[in-house]
Amino acid sequence: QFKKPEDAIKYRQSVYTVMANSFGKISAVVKGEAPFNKDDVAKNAAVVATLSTLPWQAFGPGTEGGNALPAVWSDNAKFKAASEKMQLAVVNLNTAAQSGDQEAIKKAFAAAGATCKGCHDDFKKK
Ligand code: ASC
Repeated sequence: QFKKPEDAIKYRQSVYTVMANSFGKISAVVKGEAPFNKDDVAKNAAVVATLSTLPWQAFGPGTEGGNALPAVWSDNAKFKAASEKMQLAVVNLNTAAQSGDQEAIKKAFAAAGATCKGCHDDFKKK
């Protein structure tokens, strides 16, 4: 799928960049730094949920590097489990966002953020 390892690294970093942008927009709303607009939150949550499925195909054998720690490959089962936890959490965030229930969004947002951080702690360079 990728011609060079650098292409895979660029792909996964690009996905995370766009995900973080949408997640950050929801974060501002949850923190009260931006007004709540149901449609905007729903759109951003849908972007995050869709993009959450993409990075993993770009962590194949021989694509070590970027900001990824070697543990992604040496402890791949744990990495996969962490990735699945995140994908489930952002599906839940998307469900809450589509409902427009601000309390549910807050809770689901916090849970999703914890799964981002959990994976970074073990698998991303500081
Ligand atoms: C973000 C972002 C992350 C997560 C993480 C949550 O907005 O870019 O990686 O939230 O910081 O703890």
